[in-house]
Amino acid sequence: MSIEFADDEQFDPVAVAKAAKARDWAIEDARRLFSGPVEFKLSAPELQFLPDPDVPEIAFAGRSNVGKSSLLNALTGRQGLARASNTPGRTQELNIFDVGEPRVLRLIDMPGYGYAEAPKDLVARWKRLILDYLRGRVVLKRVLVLVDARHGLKAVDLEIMTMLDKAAVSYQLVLTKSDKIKPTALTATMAGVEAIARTHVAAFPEILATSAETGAGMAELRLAVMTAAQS
Ligand SMILES: Nc1nc2c(ncn2[C@@H]2O[C@H](COP(=O)(O)OP(=O)(O)OP(=O)(O)O)[C@@H](O)[C@H]2O)c(=O)[nH]1
Ligand SMILES: [Mg+2]
Repeated sequence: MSIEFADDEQFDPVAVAKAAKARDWAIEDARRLFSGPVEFKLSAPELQFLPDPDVPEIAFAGRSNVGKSSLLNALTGRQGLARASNTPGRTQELNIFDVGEPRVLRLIDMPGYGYAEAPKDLVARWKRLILDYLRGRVVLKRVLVLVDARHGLKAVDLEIMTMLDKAAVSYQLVLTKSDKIKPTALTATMAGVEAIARTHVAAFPEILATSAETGAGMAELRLAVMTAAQS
């Protein structure tokens, strides 16, 4: 890939090298942060059970079975921290994890949306919980909206994205299970999803492709989460 410069721009190799070095340091800071203390705090079936909003929060949202709990585990390098399962509807409450000692941020593993097979009243309860949390949590710094790399954006994802746009809650689209498709297909899906992200005001322009299985994209995701918490 070549980088093109406008006529009036000067290519400054020193500035480019400095920026690359700063990014390497930030990646290393993020790696250290998540390899330090990470602890399960509590499960909140309703908003009233959430901890005091005293540190930044980053939430993992997405359709049921997209890989939210698995990604949280991969991000923190701890298998089994958040419970993942092949059965959709595994995560039923807002599961809260404290990161750092002293605590610098919280990760929120959310129930999935768009899961049609669960009993109607249960789905309604999850939906209420998800929407109330996403719209009303003052310390929520960014929502990671997870999208299965094989399937791309579905109607229910676009619905959540539009809701977040309206509520002015910043979010980033993260493709999951990138190990399950060929690199060419992944590139095509990324381009399509990126084009749609550009039309949503609260969406972060950069899309991340990840795999909890292989660890692909995890250094970038750690950096994105740490940076979002500091913003
Ligand atoms: N191959 C592959 N499988 C994955 C990946 N991430 C998750 N899975 C699998 O996908 C299934 C669902 O993963 P979960 O992490 O439980 O998904 P979830 O989004 O938390 O699901 P709910 O809590 O039910 O909404 C599990 O069988 C995981 O092992 C990945 O990156 N690659
Ligand atoms: Mg889950």
